[in-house]
Amino acid sequence: MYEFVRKSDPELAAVLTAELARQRGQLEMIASENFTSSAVLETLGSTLTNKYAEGYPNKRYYGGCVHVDEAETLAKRRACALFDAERANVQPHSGSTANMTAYLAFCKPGEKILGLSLSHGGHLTHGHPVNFSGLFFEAVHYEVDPQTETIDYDRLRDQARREKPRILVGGASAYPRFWDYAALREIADEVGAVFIFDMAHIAGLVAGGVHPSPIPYADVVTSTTHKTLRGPRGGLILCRKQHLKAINKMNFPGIQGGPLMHVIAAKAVCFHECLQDDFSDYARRVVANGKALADALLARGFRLVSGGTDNHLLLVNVKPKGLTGKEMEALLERVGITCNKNTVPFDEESPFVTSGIRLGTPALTTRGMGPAQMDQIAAIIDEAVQHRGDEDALEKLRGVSVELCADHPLYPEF
Ligand code: DSN
Repeated sequence: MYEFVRKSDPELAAVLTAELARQRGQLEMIASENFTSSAVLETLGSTLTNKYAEGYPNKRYYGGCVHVDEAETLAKRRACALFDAERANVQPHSGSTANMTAYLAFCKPGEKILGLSLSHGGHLTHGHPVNFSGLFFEAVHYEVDPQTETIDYDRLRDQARREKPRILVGGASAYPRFWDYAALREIADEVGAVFIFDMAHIAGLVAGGVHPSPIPYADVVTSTTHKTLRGPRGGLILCRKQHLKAINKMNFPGIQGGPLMHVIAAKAVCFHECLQDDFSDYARRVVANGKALADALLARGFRLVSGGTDNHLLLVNVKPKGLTGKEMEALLERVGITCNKNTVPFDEESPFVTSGIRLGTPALTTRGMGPAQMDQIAAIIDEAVQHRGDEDALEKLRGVSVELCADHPLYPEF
């Protein structure tokens, strides 16, 4: 691997090699990460990166676009087939520009958007004040119910009636439960809002048929392609036929310039992989592992936000164990588990400290791990908490993580 970089730039090649070793040797539990196939990696490294192709297939501002047109057309066709969507725009560089495109296609700067608060599981681009979505628009937020830690749709309806947003945003980056799309659709219709659903986290589960789909309900669905979908880092927009013109115009020339054609081609490869029979099995195993991990942690006395999970992630409130999220993230890193600290609903700690961690199963499932390994991992987590401060015990636990990784090789072909 990396034979050309090794010859031309040994210094950078060492970085690439070290990162591959890190990915191979750690238990990757960041809920938004995954390991792409070698076919996706190869396509990302293809000569399509050399090509300028501003515009859309058959309507470009540059010559020589015949083959990138074919790649983009394949990506769009496959995205629509995968999600049973009417139309797709596969050009967003990221989930963030996908959301910016969707908002600005329907909403003028200064108008109101209503999304789930970041500290209750939402996302920066759903109206956080430091983000474009909070800077460009008047953003208001809904929260989860303090008792159930899930969305109370009746309360959301009352809030929407009061606020009358131009856009109602659904979707999250740390919400472990199913969404009631029908309720969101009804609320949007009642207050005359456009309903945009950001399915970035759950897209692979939707594609695999193990999570309800927002497509029949939302006016526009945005996503990334690198989380549960297991494709290249990038964004995606799916919409009804009547909205495509506005979406396309806003993404280019409204927001982006030349599309990343190597990434778009890699999205086509990803969608093709997701259309194969074995992808549903992968999605099913991601969710089964989420439930197995939740059960194993609950059995060891951990407190899970909302009491469990319907999808690929869980939020663990580690305060009852006497730790902050920041401390827990560092402790798990010490024993070979990568995760991220995360606020829990009504958190009294700052976002840099937090009271929780977010754990996800997509990457471990890609490595072939199953419920038995989830139980072993819950045991490592529990032991680490019990023996924090005991370097020998932590080193032994790190050894268990390394063994688990060795038993489930990553990129053995490299
Ligand atoms: N940063 C991503 C996540 O970790 O959920 C969302 O964009």
